[in-house]
Amino acid sequence: MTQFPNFVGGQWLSSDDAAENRNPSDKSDVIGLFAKADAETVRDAIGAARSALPEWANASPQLRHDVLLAASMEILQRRDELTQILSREEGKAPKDSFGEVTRAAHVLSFFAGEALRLNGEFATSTRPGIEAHVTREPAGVVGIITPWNFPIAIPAWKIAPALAYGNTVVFKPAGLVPHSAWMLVDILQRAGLPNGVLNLVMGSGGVVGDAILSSDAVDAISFTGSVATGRHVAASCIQGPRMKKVQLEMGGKNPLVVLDDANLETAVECAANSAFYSTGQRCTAASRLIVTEGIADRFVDRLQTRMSELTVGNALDPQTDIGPVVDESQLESNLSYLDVGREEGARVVGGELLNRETQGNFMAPALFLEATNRMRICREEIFGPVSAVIKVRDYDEALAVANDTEYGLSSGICTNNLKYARHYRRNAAAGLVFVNLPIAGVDHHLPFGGRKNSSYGPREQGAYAREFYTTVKTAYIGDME
Ligand code: UN1
Repeated sequence: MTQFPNFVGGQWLSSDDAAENRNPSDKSDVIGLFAKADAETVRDAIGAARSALPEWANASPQLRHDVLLAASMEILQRRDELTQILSREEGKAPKDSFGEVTRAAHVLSFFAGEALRLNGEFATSTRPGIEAHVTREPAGVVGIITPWNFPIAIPAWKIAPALAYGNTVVFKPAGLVPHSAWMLVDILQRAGLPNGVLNLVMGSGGVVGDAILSSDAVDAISFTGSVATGRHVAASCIQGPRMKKVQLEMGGKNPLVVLDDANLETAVECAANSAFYSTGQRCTAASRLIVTEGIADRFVDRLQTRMSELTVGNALDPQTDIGPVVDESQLESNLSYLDVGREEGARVVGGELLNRETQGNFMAPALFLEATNRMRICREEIFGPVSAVIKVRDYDEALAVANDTEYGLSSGICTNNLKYARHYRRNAAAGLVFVNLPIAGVDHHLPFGGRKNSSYGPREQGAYAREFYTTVKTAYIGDME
């Protein structure tokens, strides 16, 4: 069976302790054995990143540009292979995996350019004769902790700005999806990174994650995952021996509002796409469909038809729209939420377990009807192909319900009325707002992030990423003899 070692200080390090990874579309298919780093290996990785920092922080931005661009081009050249690797380990349908791999390549080429654009300011001092400069320097050694639902895009959009702005990296991918992460590290390394600039440490949060969080040699942590883990990450960053800069991307309970005047086909397509594509395993997924009374019956009717047209199946089959749930415990959690919803008085359509040729975690998309925003199913993130329809009287109630949540990542409205569209854009309490569009699936070059319990710290992606991956220096230069 193929063995995948960790990567520390420019060396591939195998380990006797390795985790087997399986394909969620076919549990008899073992993808490989992935080395588990112990605390000492993580310390070595952090040490390597520390030693490599001065040289990389002072390297020519042209070198950083060239490495990122070469990696981007290799990803594009090997796009079909990487798409297959991603679908096989995560269960994402091939169309979505192809898009994600493409996005990773685009992120790398965007930050290749950004490496050359990190300019400072020459400022006016209030004191005559004094020169003032505001410049940006690398944040330092960055710990990057990524989730399983975007196995290559999220690592790319954290690692690319880290490297572009001169940081060195200790990278812990999610245990369920180490293969795409491993490929990305291998591609970046061969694109010309000096040893120690990028280190890969695979394994559990309890061992690898905590070794990174408790280190006094790590300057900053970028994390995407659950709110509960996010709180632990933030607390460790503040209470640990060395305070670390921290950026968290967490959950969502994202609303899509559908008003009476919406185009029905557009609204149904936006809902089906945002709620069920990628098996609903996106922090931007639409899990609350807030629909005004005049269109509600037609919308529900048409959405149910659309759901029955979606092909749920093996993630390696190009016909598949929706792949399996990522693993058994997530599947159990999704199913238990269906029971929670029933007990709370909602009606469930769909959500059946499905048998396919191979043994996988296949589940039909599920929709709660007669839901209210007070129910747990409308307050807690389920993270599966499950959404709920909440009927409301009018636009004002729709907006109030949309914002009545602990989260604030993505928020959308389907309407042809410019007055409501503009009002919603201004008043949705979210970091991302969409009008007549799916509310998941964002551009790679624009800022990404949310409010409330969805995000903490500076935005990710696009030029805004520099806020987290650099630290500002203000210099005052007086007269010389
Ligand atoms: C998207 O919808 O395009 O974990 C991005 C997540 C998010 C990324 C979503 N951080 O689902």
